[in-house]
This record gives sequence, C-alpha cells and structure tokens, in this order.
Amino acid sequence: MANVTVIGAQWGDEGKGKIVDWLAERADCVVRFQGGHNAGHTLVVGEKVYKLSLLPSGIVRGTLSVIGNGVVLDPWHFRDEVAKLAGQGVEMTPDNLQIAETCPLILPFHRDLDGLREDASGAGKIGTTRRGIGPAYEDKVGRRAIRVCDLAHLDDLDLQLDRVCAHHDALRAGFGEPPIDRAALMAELAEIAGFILPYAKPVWRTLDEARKRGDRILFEGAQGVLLDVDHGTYPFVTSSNTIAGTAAGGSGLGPSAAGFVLGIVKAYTTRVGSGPFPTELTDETGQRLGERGHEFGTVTGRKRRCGWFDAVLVRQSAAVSGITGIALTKLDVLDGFEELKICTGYMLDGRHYDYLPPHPQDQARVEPVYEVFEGWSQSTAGARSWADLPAQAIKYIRRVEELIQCPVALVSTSPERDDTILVR
Ligand code: 2SA
Ligand code: MG
Repeated sequence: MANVTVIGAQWGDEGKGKIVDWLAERADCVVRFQGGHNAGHTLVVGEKVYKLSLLPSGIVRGTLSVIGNGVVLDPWHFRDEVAKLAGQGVEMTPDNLQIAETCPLILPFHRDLDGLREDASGAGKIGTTRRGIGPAYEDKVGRRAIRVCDLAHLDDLDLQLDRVCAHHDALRAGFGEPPIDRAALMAELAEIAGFILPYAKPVWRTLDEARKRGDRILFEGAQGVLLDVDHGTYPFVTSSNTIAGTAAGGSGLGPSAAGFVLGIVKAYTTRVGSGPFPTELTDETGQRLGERGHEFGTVTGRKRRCGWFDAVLVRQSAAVSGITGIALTKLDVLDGFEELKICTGYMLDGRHYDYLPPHPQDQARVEPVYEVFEGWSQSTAGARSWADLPAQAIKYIRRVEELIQCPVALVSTSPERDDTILVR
C-alpha cells in the first residue's frame, strides 16, 4: 500500500473510523490535517470500542500519529482524550504521538463564542458542535491565534494577547459577557503547557523523514466534503477545508504525498446540524434508516437526519476532492427495505440540475429526481465477499458507481473491521 488519504464524501459520519482503522494497521504513520475535536471516529477492535474525536486513529494500535498544523487543538481536550485512552490501555508517548508546533489553540473564549452565537441565531443556527472550532479558525486566519509554540513563550505573549482580547472583548460585550480574564487565561495556559509541550514537534520534518524512508502515510480526514468551507453547503459547513487537497497544506507534505484518495460514502445519506438536505426523509422510512443505522453523533449524541442516497452530491464531492475510489459503508442498513431510491438529479423552477446549485435558498428548494430500486430481504450484515451479496444489492452498488462516476473499492457490511469486501 502506498499513501492513502481518507475523507468523508458526504456530511460526515460515513463510517470513516472503521475504514481508517482497517488501513491504519497497514500504515506506518497516521496524520490528521484539519478540524479539531469536532470529529467523532468510532473504532471497534475486538471487544473494545474506542471513540476518538481529536487523536489520529492510528494511536490505538501504537502507530506513529501526527496532529498536523491544519488542526485546531483544544489542549485540555487533548489531555482528557489522552487520559481516557490510557485508561483503555493505549500507550502514548511523545514518540508515537506528535502535535505540530504551529497548531492554533482552541481556548475557552472560543467555545463560549461558539455557544453564544448558536444560542442567538434562532432559525439561522448552524448546529455546530459548540466546541469553538469556527472561532478558533477565525483567529488563525485573522492572525490573532495563540498557537502551540506560544506555550513555550508565555512571557512573550503580551502583544498577541492584546490583539486577541481587543477582538474578543468587543464580541463578548455584544453578548453582554464580561471581558476575557487575562490573568486567569495565563494561569490556565501555564498549567496546561507542561502537558502539551513534550508532544509538540516540527512534524513537517517527522513527515518528511517518513516520506524519505518510504513509510506508508495515512491521512485521516474528518467531517465530509459537503461540510467543506469552500465546496460545501455554505454557510452550513464547518470552518475548515475537508477536501483531500487539505492533506497537503494541513500536514506540511506537498500534494504529491496524498496517494490514493479514498472517499467514504454511506449507502444512504445523513446529516447532523442544520442546512439543506434534498433527499431528507422526515417520515417513517427516515426513522427506520436512523434506527437501523444507529444514527446518533459520536461527539454530541445528536440525532442525525436521514435520507436516500444522493448520487448528485457524491459525484460532486468525488470531483472536487479528486477521489480515486470509494468505500461504500453501512450497506446492511438497507436490508429489508422493499424499495430503495437513489437521487440522480434535481428539479428547480422547471430546470433540471445535475449538480447542487450554490445558493442556500436554491439548495433548500431543489426537488430530487429519483431512480427506484427493488430492495433485498436477505441480510448483508457481515458479508465478506461479493458472492455473499444478493443480486439486488450488487445492482444497487453498480448503479451507485455509474452515477457517481467513480469506482467502488471497498464495501463495508458491519462495524467489525473484517466485515469488509474488497472490490476489484
Ligand atoms: P463545527 O462544530 O463548527 O464544526 O460545526 C459546523 C457544522 O459541521 C458539522 N459537523 C459534523 N457533522 C457530522 N459529524 C461531525 N462530527 C461528530 C460525529 C458530530 C457529533 O462524527 O459524530 O457528534 O455530533 C461533525 N463535526 C462538525 C456540524 O454538525 C455543523 O453542521
Ligand atoms: Mg463521525
């Protein structure tokens, strides 16, 4: 296996955790390159279930795990997640777990602001994870961020704090909140610095060395392409670029390192948070998909909205992310449905669209055009070869492949890592 970049090709929660774990066993190094602790990757290894939201999935197997510069890091959450995994018997040292020194920090006032804005937004609310992701990225781009390397220079933080406080105090005042308590913040930073700094490394060099050794690098994306701040359903998106191209900039390795771009795609569609969702089912069928698929957020426990497979969206994701092949997950959730539908296009004001129009109002109003499929009554749960699948399921997969114009490389039929069909 050469390098692989794994990304979600829908709105997140496609089942990346399992596939990443499956690939991590064959990798020498696993890298996160965007997002923060808003990810929710569930790994089932034997009897144990690990839930990760910040650390790269390779860590549960002791593989070199790198948090790249493109990630926003909540240092207290980092400490908690390390402690939780240590409690589950995972061994982490500054040798197998490294954080880019240039990662911007998510600080308590970012989390406050995320929540204050969501609470004040009414119908316009994004439905964020309220973890401060957006405000932390804003500070990065606004050149105000306090970064991991600043933890080693706390005595020189005055100018940076002036800028960050001037900005945030004005925003906080608008919500009737008191200014940032600088002394308390400094004390908190001083307290956490000792835990974080041993993990802080020039990871661009670690990765460059890995590349020169010919190590196999696995880039682990979080969220999904439709949540990308440029290519997603803006403004109902996350604040990072979730496309495969970010693996390069968010890690410090160039685009040639990305290797095979594997898009993870659920056999139906889900979304958590607000925003347009053309194939959403608010009826019993949607309910049934949610129950069969256990569609609840890993991080926040929120119920996910469910709907039919939308080939238009996935085709677009595959294009903007340069996806080489897809892993189709949760096929077994579709077992027992009499009939299945796949969205092949949209109608809007009498016009046919073969892509998602960019304006949120249009996205909210498009009417899906469906192709209807006969379902299958047999169980596909746990199928490990093509021969284990009913003919109707194979037909469904082949049609997905045609419509999204991208080959299916893997099919996953249960959360168990071995219940995976390799397609040639
Ligand atoms: P944020 O917090 O600023 O990134 O939220 C902005 C939008 O991005 C969505 N988002 C996600 N959608 C699906 N899964 C995510 N991760 C967790 C999981 C979520 C959870 O894997 O289960 O536990 O609820 C994730 N992270 C962000 C979010 O819903 C907003 O629409
Ligand atoms: Mg998830």
